Amino acid sequence: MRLRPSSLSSAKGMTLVELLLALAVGVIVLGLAFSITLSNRRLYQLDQSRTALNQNLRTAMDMIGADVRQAGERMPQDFTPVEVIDAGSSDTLVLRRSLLDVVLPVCETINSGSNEDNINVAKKVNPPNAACTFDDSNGNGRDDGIDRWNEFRCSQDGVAACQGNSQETLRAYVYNPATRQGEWIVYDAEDSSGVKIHKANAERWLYTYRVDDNPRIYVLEERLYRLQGGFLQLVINGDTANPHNVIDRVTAFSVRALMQDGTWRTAMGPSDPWTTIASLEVGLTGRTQFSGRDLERSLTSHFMPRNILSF
Ligand SMILES: [Ca+2]
Ligand SMILES: [Ca+2]
Repeated sequence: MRLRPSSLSSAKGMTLVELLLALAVGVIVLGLAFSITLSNRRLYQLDQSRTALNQNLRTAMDMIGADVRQAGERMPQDFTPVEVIDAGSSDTLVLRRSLLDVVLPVCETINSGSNEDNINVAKKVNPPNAACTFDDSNGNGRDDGIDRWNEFRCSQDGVAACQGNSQETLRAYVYNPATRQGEWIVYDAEDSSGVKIHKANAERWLYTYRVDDNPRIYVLEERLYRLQGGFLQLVINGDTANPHNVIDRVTAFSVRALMQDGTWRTAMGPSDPWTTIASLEVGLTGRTQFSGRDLERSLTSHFMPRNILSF
C-alpha cells in the first residue's frame, strides 16, 4: 500500500510561519500564566493586608469590650463608671472600676491650691459624719479602713509584707460627689496618727473637698481610650504622660450609648444618667496602604456593661 503524498509532506515538519505562530502562542500562554500568578499573588497580599488590618481592629475591640464588661465594679451610684467625650470620629471613652471595696472618707476639708499631703480619713473625736468614725477592731491604734488600704498598698510588689519599697504605692482617686470633681493622687504611706494617709505627689490640690460634701477616696482602675496621631491609645489611671499605644493606623474611634428607652447618646458626662445605659456601641476604622492605594476597614461592636445593668 502506498502512502498518500499529502500526509507525507505534512509529517516532514512545520513551516516557518507555523513555527512563529506556535512561538507567539507559547509566549502569550506564558505571559498569561505569569500575569495570573502575579495577580494571584497581589490578591493574596491584598488579602493578607486586609486580614492584618481586621485583626488589628479586632484586638483593640476585644480589649475595649473586656474593659466595658468590668466597668462599674464596686462603684457607688453617684460616681460614673462610664464617660464618653464626643468629638465626632475621635471620641474618648473612660471606664472605671473600683479595685478595693473599702472607700476612705475625706474627714477634714481640703482646699484647692493647698499642698496638704496628709489626708484625714478618720476622726477619733467629733467625727463630722458617720463615715468618719474611728474603728479599730484589731487594736493596732490605726483605723481599720486604713489597715485595709495599707495591706492592699503593701501587696502591690507581690509580697504581702510592707517592705518600704517604691512599688508599694497606689494611685488613688479623690472624688467629690457634690461637685463631681475629682483628681488622682499617689498614696504611699500612712502616718503614726492612725487616722491619716499620705499623698506623695507634689502637685497642689486641683479642687476643694468640703467635708460636708462627703468626699471620698477610691482605689480605682481607670482606663481611658482615645485616638491620637493614628494610634488608639490607652491611658491608665490618669497617667497621660505615659499612654500605651494599643494599635496603629486608626482613622476613627467613635463611641455612643444606647439607652434603655431606645435613644442614643453621643456623649456621657459625669452628670448624665449612666445607670440607664443599655449598651455601648464602639466603632473603629483603620486604614493601611496597599500598592499605593488606601485600604480601609471598619468594625462596630456592641458591649453590655453588665455591672452597670445591676445598678
Ligand atoms: Ca486597726
Ligand atoms: Ca510588699
